[in-house]
Parts: sequence; structure tokens; C-alpha cells
Amino acid sequence: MQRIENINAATMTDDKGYGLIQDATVIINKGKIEFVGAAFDAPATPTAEVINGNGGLLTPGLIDCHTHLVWAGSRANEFSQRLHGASYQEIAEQGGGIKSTVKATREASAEELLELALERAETLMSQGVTTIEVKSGYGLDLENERKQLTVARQLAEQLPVNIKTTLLAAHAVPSEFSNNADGYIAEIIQNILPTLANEGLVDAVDAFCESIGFSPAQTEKVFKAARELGLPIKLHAEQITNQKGAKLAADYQALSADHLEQLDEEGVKAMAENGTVAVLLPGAFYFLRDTQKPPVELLRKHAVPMAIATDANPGSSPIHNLPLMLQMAATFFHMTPEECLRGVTVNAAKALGENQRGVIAEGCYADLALWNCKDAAELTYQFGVNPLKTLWFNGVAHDRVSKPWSAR
Ligand code: DI6
Ligand code: FE
Repeated sequence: MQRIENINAATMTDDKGYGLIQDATVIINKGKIEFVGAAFDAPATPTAEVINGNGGLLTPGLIDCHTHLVWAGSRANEFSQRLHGASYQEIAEQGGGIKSTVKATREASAEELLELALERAETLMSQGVTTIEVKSGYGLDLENERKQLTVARQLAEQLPVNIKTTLLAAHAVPSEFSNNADGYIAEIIQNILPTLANEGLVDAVDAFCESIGFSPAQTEKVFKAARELGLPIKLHAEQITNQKGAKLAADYQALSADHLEQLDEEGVKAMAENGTVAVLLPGAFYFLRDTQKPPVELLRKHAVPMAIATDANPGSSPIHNLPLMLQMAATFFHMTPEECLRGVTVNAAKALGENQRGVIAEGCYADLALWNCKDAAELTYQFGVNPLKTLWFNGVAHDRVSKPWSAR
């Protein structure tokens, strides 16, 4: 049993704000939160290990609810091409883009992919992340989608982190099916999805509904197949063009629709009605030099929960820094610091269907982050420094050693 004292706790349990408790005490028992409240209300725990938070801020462990963390190769050359004038779409149409990462990922062994993904996951964790969603989508056939998702599961065996896997086989059309997207969709529905779901590798199903991806009709076929297997869905929607994908996803009670720069009010309303979370990805917005912002005002107006994630991937968001996404969401999308922190805690949990994470509440997993800061807005305000002190995963504390060479 552990007792964390002398902290301010951002519980994220109220409707809009931080759910802040000043001078709080949190008691952890058997990996779960047994008590959270004001210090003067806390029950006695004579045998507990006492942790002095030194007046720091305790938040839920952060949740990165949209990543493509398992891949091989580099797209630095495409970054150069873009800086010489080519667009992301042009590069994709010329066989680069997602396809070049598919080639490298297929060629890599599972061991090589795991090495690369461990490094990326540890980078996220060192900044307070305790849950990471990991998508496939760089394999695009049964064997290689399985390889990606298996590596994702291995991350959770090797690191103190919660991993949620998402099958994104409908990310691009592989070369074996060139000019036959419908044929590939049939392969996903009849073979890849049911096989990998049966192997326990799939927590949710996603697709890239886009002019350079799959049509709404093709996307809907994948959704139907997911629904038959009882799997929740997510969707890459309205990133480059408005395909009305968010509405389609919401009609299938999607956990989330993600990107959403081109989202219209009809889509927003459908999301509100179906409890679909809007996952905003400011890293991709920034890296693709997008100018069309997601409709944050409309999402607010219709009370759609907003989450924020890195979209960590080699093409549109080669970024492994979730706190930076908070600052970008505030600066680019004009989200408030409260919305930003909710976006990587309570709302990110909702986007993954995790109902025992993302808040500090009795009975929930003790996934917690202790930060060396007084005001919760600091987490959105500053970046480049790392105020994380201690990270708890399932009640086990891991101290971050920030400067191993110094005496501190
Ligand atoms: N949208 C994205 O931002 C990533 N996938 C997607 O559907 C980009 C993937 C890549 O360029 O490799
Ligand atoms: Fe993505």
C-alpha cells in the first residue's frame, strides 16, 4: 500500500475542468486507487509506504490514444522532397508515403520492429504516458499485420505500460491488390480481420477514409465486419477532404473519429449523438503544414469530447512527445489548458473504451503521473523541459532520473 501526500491532484473527474483537489492524499492498494480526496478526509493507513509529493501536481498517467508506433525505415527523404515542393498527396500517389513504410516494415523482422518500437514507447513514457494505442497498417497482409500487432502486444510485456491495439489494415491498398481496392477490402473482411481478432490481437478496428485512402462505401464494409465480431471502431476521417466519414463512424457508434480538419457541423452533431470522441492530432496538422483547423468551436458547442494524441508515424507526424501536442493544441487550435489535459486523460480513455483509466478515482487503475509543477496549466504552457518526477503504472512507482550526471 502506498500513500501519496502533499500534492495537488488533478483528478479529471468533473465535467469541464481539472477536478482539482488542493492538498490531496491518494492511497494506492493492489494496483488500484483506494482513496482520493482532501488530506484531512483521508483514512489512517499505518502500514502504507508514504510518498511526499513536495507540493507537486498529480495527474492520471497520460494516454496517447492514436499512434502508429510500430514501423521500420525512415521517410526523411520524403520530408526533403516536400521541402523541395512536392506535396504529401503527390508523394503518396507516386508510390512513396505509406507504401514506402509498408515495404520497410515488411522487410523488418519482428525483433527489429520491437527494438524500434520499444525506444519510441519509452520516449513517450518518459514524458508521463502510461497507455498507448498502437495501430497496424504498415503490413497490409495477414502475416505482416499480425507481426505489427504482435510487436505492439510485446511492448506491454516488456514495459510498464498499457497497450491498446487497433487493426488498421484498411490504411492503404497493398501492391498485390493495385487497382483492386475492393478486392483488398474483401481480403480484410474475410481473412485478415477475423483471423487476427480470433488470435486476440485486435482491440479495435480503424480505416483511412480519404480521397487517397478508402471510400465511405469501402469503409462501411470494414465497419460491418467489425460489428459482427463485436469489435469497436475508430476512423481516420476528414483529414484532407470531407468524405462524411465522421458521420459514418458515428452511425456505427465509433469510439472516436480522428484528425477532423475538414469536419462539418452535420458530422459534429452525429458524433455528439453517438458519444464519439473527436481525436485531434496537432502534430500531423503542423507537420503537413495544414491551414484548415478542426472545428473546435463546433465540437465545444455540441459537447463532443475532444482528445489529443501524437499520431506518431513516419509520414505525417514523426513526433514522440505528447506534452508538445498539448501546447500545439492550445496554440494552433485554441484549446484551453483544461481541454488539453482532458484530451490526454479522461477523453483519451474514452476514445479507447477504457473506463478505469484517465481519471484519479476510487476503483480505477493507479496509473498516475507526479509533476514538479504547481499549476496544471504548466503542462500545456511549457515544453522542452520535462517536469515529470514519478510515474505509476498499475500502482508500481517508477522514478524518472532526469539528470543522471548531477547530484540531484
Ligand atoms: N493519416 C495519417 O496521418 C497517417 N495515416 C493516416 O491515415 C499517415 C501515415 C503515413 O504517412 O505513413
Ligand atoms: Fe493516424
